[in-house]
Amino acid sequence: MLNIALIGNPNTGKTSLFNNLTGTYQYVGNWSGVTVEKKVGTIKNKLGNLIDLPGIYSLSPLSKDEAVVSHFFVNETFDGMINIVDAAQLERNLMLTLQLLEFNKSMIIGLNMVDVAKRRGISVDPSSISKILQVPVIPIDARSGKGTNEVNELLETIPQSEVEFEIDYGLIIEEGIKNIMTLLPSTLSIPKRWTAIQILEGNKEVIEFIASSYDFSKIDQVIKTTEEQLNSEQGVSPSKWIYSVRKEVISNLIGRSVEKESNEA
Ligand code: GDP
Ligand code: K
Ligand code: MG
Repeated sequence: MLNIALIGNPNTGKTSLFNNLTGTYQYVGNWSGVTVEKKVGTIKNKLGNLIDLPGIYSLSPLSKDEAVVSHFFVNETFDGMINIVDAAQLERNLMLTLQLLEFNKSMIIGLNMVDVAKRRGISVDPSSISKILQVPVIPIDARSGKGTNEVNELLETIPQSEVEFEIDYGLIIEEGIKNIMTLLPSTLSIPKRWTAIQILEGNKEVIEFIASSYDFSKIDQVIKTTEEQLNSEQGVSPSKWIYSVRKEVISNLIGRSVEKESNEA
């Protein structure tokens, strides 16, 4: 039995896709400790469970929905993800996608709202995005269910596929990542690079997860050194810097994968 997490920004069609891929809900309740709805369903081909996570824009917990997703990443075991992406709001949606890819779990991107994008004169090339991000990108219509069979079939390949996507954050951040990684325990259940990046971004759920079981003082020292260095050389915080590098990756991707009809004047 596989456990597949369904993740995306708010209002991107997650619930519609969830209903298409599953039968009736197997379980509906709240995430532990918070009044955020938790939905788990059985995938129609009986491959496993689909977990509908709250809609979020980033993994860094500012809201309780984001905290739920980060908590899920560090505490629960799962086999892969479906990331639903709004084709009409690619720039914003991909910010989360990059953070998910860094977790190095197998992932399928469901490109939704293609009809909305088309109406706005935006045409998105799924194979180009797939080539850049190195994961399958399937155009879907979550409302009508178009494309969802393909997603369902691809889920069977989840145990065999690995994600190797990595962003180069530049000398100072990369040094910080490397130093944090060497301080993380070898028995850590989550990917070290993802953990180090999230720590540098100030993800409270991830920091709490590490600090509650391991000595955090040396990691704290690396964070301070990285902050000081980045501030004196670039005048920004690690989280701002990481955000701007991701923005650049996204704008390159959009430049290569999206065509916009110019409006007639
Ligand atoms: P969630 O908030 O991510 O769970 O998104 P929902 O599944 O609730 O969908 C949000 C809204 O978008 C609903 O009104 C859906 O009917 C609509 N929707 C979902 N998929 C599509 C799509 O591919 N095209 C269009 N035009 N609307 C969609
Ligand atoms: K909604
Ligand atoms: Mg929903």
